[in-house]
Amino acid sequence: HADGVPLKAAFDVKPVPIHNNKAQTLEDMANKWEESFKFAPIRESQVSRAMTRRYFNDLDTYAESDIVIVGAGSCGLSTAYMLGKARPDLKIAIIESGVAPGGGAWLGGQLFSAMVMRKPAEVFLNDLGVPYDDEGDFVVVKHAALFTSTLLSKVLSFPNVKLFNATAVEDLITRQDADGNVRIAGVVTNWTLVSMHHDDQSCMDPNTINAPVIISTTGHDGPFGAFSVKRLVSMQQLEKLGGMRGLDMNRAEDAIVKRTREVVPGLIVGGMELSEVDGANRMGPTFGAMALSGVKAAEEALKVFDE
Ligand code: AHZ
Repeated sequence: HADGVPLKAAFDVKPVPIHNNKAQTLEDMANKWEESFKFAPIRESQVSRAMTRRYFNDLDTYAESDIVIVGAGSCGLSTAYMLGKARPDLKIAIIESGVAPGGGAWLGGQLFSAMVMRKPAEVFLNDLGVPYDDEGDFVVVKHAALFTSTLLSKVLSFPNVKLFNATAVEDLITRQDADGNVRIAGVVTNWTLVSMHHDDQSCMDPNTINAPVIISTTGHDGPFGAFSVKRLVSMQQLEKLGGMRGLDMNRAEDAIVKRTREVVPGLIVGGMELSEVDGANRMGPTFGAMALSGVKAAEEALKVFDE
């Protein structure tokens, strides 16, 4: 690793011995609430230190990451799942501006519960272990939150993946070679709540993460979306955006998966952010392309490390 910190040492937060009450199981507790129930003692500072030590250790560890994923929606999380599974030796940071990760994948369309995925995206569900109804050419997960919570739980369990939520990517780090070619070399971050106050508070400088590969999956344009590709236009690395086109499920899903790629050196774009680059259609409430764009984004990223 670039910073020379071995992965094991980097994650070495000493386990705190577990002081159990007399109750060892939930059954032991049953009906004894009045008689003998008591939490193990704690001092408030222990709680503060338990949280802050880990968080600042993570900030230190991931200041040099191997891969940064911007946006923890269905595409970003699918990417993280594939990467975390394939390469436990890589440090993977996910930066999500929202407090709640998951983007638009907590519900299907129009706030309905079920999530539709067209085949062959059911292979991703099989890999994750999410059950579905098979309707022939497509499958239906009974609740989008079942997909997203399962995906999140797997991603968060990988020891080499860290999710920094409530943290926004405010800018991209760039490097220029002698010929003037620009490469994306990291991200500029800030607490989202700070980012939201640049208009009424002055000089709230950001933080940074260096990484050789950035994968941007910030969704289509809107109050928060298409962050990296809009920045590429303003820094003159893309001439202009194609602009997301109208809804066409058939065209949209194939296009997003096929076009998932490194858009400028060091920056891979996936999911609906990509629709803004090339002017691809939107697909509406069918999520197979988000999962498989994540699979492809991970594959593109790993080319760098497999070389
Ligand atoms: O909060 C955003 C969301 O969770 C996050 N995000 C956006 N800008 C960010 C920034 N820094 C950090 N500057 C940022 N995080 O990115 C996530 C994007 O998730 P999403 O669900 O919006 O995008 P996706 O491409 O993963 O999934 C798109 C789902 C859609 S939209 C759509 C349609 O409109 O037709 N159809 C589908 C399936």
